[in-house]
Amino acid sequence: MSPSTERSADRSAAPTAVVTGASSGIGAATARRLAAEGYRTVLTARRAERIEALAAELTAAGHQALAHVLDVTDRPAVDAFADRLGPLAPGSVLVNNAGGALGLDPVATGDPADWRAMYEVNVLGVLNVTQALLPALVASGDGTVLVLTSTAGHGTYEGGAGYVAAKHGAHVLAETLRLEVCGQPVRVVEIAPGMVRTEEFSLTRFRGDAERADAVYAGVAEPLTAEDVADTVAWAVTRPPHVNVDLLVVRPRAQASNTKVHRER
Ligand code: 8X3
Repeated sequence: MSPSTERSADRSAAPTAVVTGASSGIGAATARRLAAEGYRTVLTARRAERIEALAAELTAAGHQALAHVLDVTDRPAVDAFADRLGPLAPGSVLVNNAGGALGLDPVATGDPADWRAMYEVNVLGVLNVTQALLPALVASGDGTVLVLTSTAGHGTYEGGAGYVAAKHGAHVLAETLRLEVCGQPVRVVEIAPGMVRTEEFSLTRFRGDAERADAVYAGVAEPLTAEDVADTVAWAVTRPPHVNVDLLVVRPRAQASNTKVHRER
């Protein structure tokens, strides 16, 4: 972002959608979709090449898009990012998407380092970016904080405790924030997707073990796609400002609960 561009946001400008974790999967699909909806997108993630390529793609398609390298767990970097972003136009949105799972270990043997890392990104990452951008979203007169949690934020499953605990934390953050900002011009929306097949979620969880990652989706006719989730984000944030979609749980038809999945063999 050039300083002149960053400071140009004003109340007559297009609303901004800041998307964390925009380098792949749900984040990238959401950035594409919100750009198509007319938002000026600000793409953040740790991997510069990916978000720069996506910003270039969106710009070439006639959209306003900027890339800003950001690790949501790095609070000074998040604060510096918020400062450079400056004021936001009404209708602007923060999409807290960055997050992820590490391992599928039972409580008895789970690695505390994995639990800590998952709490850092899924909870403190959301906290950092939300705290940093909340003043500008409120000052815009019509802002939205959206948190992409998970069905893991609403029920547990064996081996999932570290991730489930973190996503419950993100859910509680969103639910509590909604209470606390009630009366101010900002909505707090939570979207909780179930089984979504993306290029990286399960591969990251199983540390590059493609066989274990593929097994998650084995026999499932149609897991959700990143675009399916982006569609729900776009729907939720484009409702009229007085309409707050508190919580939207979305799963593929083949998944009735966290532990009930229909697999065709
Ligand atoms: C991902 C859903 O079932 O892997 O957020 O926890 S699950």
